[in-house]
Parts: sequence; C-alpha cells; structure tokens
Amino acid sequence: MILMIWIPTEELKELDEFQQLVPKMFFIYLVGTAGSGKSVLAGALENWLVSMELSTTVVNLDPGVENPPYTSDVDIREYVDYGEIMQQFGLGPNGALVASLDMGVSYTSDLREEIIGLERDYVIVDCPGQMELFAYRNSGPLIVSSLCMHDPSVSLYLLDSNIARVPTGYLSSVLLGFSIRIRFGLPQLNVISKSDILSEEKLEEILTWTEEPFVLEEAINATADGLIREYSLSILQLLEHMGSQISPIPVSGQNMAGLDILYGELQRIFLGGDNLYEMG
Ligand SMILES: Nc1nc2c(ncn2[C@@H]2O[C@H](COP(=O)(O)OP(=O)(O)OP(=O)(O)O)[C@@H](O)[C@H]2O)c(=O)[nH]1
Ligand SMILES: [Mg+2]
Repeated sequence: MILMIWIPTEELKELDEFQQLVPKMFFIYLVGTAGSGKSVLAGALENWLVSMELSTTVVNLDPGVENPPYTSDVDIREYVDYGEIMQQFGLGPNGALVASLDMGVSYTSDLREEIIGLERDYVIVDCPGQMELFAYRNSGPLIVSSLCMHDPSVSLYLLDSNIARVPTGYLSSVLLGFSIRIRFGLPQLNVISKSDILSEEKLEEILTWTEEPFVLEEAINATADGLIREYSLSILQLLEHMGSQISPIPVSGQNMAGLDILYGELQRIFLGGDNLYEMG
C-alpha cells in the first residue's frame, strides 16, 4: 500500500525556503594580485581536501585563462568566449575581460545550478587575477555573491611572497587586502602564498610584522625615506587602528606546505567558532 501524505503548498514553500538556508557547501574564493598563485593553490587545495576524503568542486571564474593547473568542474569559459568577445568587439585583453565578466553575470544562476548539482562539501573558486577589474567593477562582487548566496563563504586573500618580502610591499599588500574585503563583504583570511621561496628567517620576520607592528615600523624606517616612508607609516597607523589582525598563514601550492593549518582556520570561520574575520 502506498501511503500518500499531503503537504499544503504553503508549507512546502516554507520547507523549501528552510532547506535553502541550511548550509550545504562551503565556498572558498581565491583572490589576489595577478600571478600571486591563486590557480596553483586552487589545485593544491583541491588535492589536499580530496586526500582528506572531503568532496570538492573547483570553479574557474577567469574567462581568459588558457591552461589552469587543475581540471575545473564548473567553468565560466563554458558560458562566455573571451577570444570571440575580444575579436568581435575589437577589445584588448582588459576590455575583453571586463566585457566577459559583465556577460558572465547573466549566467551566475547556471553556474550555481551546476555547483549545487555536484553536491560536494567544498567549492573552491579561482578568481581572475586582474584585481582592479574583478574586484572594483560591479560584476565581480555580483558574481561572487550570486554564486555562494547564503552558503558559508570565505575569501582567501593571497599576499605574494615576492611582494610581501619587503616592508613596503607587505604593507601595500595588506592594505589592498582590506580594500578587497570591503568590496566582497566576506569574511577574509590572508595567506602568504609561495612560502617555499622564503627562508625560514624571512618568513618569521614577515609574521612578526603583523604580530608586532613596531617591528614593521622599524623595518620601514630602515628601508624607506621621504614621502614613501611618511605614507607607509601613516598606512601602518591606519591598519593598527583598524583592529586586531590575524597573522597571515604561510602556504605553498607548490609543495603543499601550510594547507593543514589553512584548513583548520577555514573550519574556524565556517563553523562560526571565531568571528574575528567578520566584517565589523
Ligand atoms: N615557488 C612557487 N611558485 C608558485 C607557487 N604557486 C604559483 N607559483 C608560480 O607563480 C606563477 C603564477 O601562478 P598562478 O597560480 O598561475 O597565479 P595566479 O594568481 O592564478 O595568476 P593569474 O590568474 O594570472 O592572476 C606560476 O609561474 C606558478 O608556477 C608556489 O607555491 N611556489
Ligand atoms: Mg589564475
């Protein structure tokens, strides 16, 4: 005998709305300056999560990438043709990226549908490298918020070791990180990418810059002068004023260093155990 249970349409709707709110997936957006190692880290993080038996979807949001170092499960290139847009509208590389992302906005529900269909625990989203185009035009933040909707999400901001190894480079990278955090409005975790190129002493020094700002101040005084020094010290003061900073996590997509620590920190944010990363 088949038992039929009738649920009124109104209640079904409520149940559906409730299910929409239940976290199903954890989104990790990889953002950072061009060439900071986002794509390599996306592939490495996928491998690490899968080795821990955690199912993972990798999404490529860069319409212009040719050979990403991973096999994307969901890809914006399936919806917008960067080369074709460049040719058809006579655009240069940046203009074509802007046009591709603007067009990509109309496909976000298709991208999300694909992601949901895969039913995996983690969603790693590899974002385009031209931060000034992706983060500061409206389409980038719109794509980001439409993909994750209410699912727990983190933006993973990469400070490139090549830039962050000198005091003014570190300072300006952290400042850019705050700016990106404002644009995306997501909890953000900073990582020092390509940590394998730094000596242990250098890495230790960089980490001290966050923990003990006066050490960074001394380093700025020793390496910069004139207006650059003045600007740098003002920015340092501003960053201190902005409150508690969490030390960036050193990671290497190349040798997988730091991914276990990164995972622990991501969990703390996803499971709400630490609100230090939330927007104030
Ligand atoms: N030593 C070292 N090199 C790395 C690492 N990750 C990336 N690279 C190198 O840095 C370069 C850029 O890496 P990508 O992962 O393509 O950087 P990206 O941020 O995705 O670049 P765009 O998408 O073009 O902005 C490549 O030459 C990589 O081999 C790393 O962990 N260690
Ligand atoms: Mg990339």
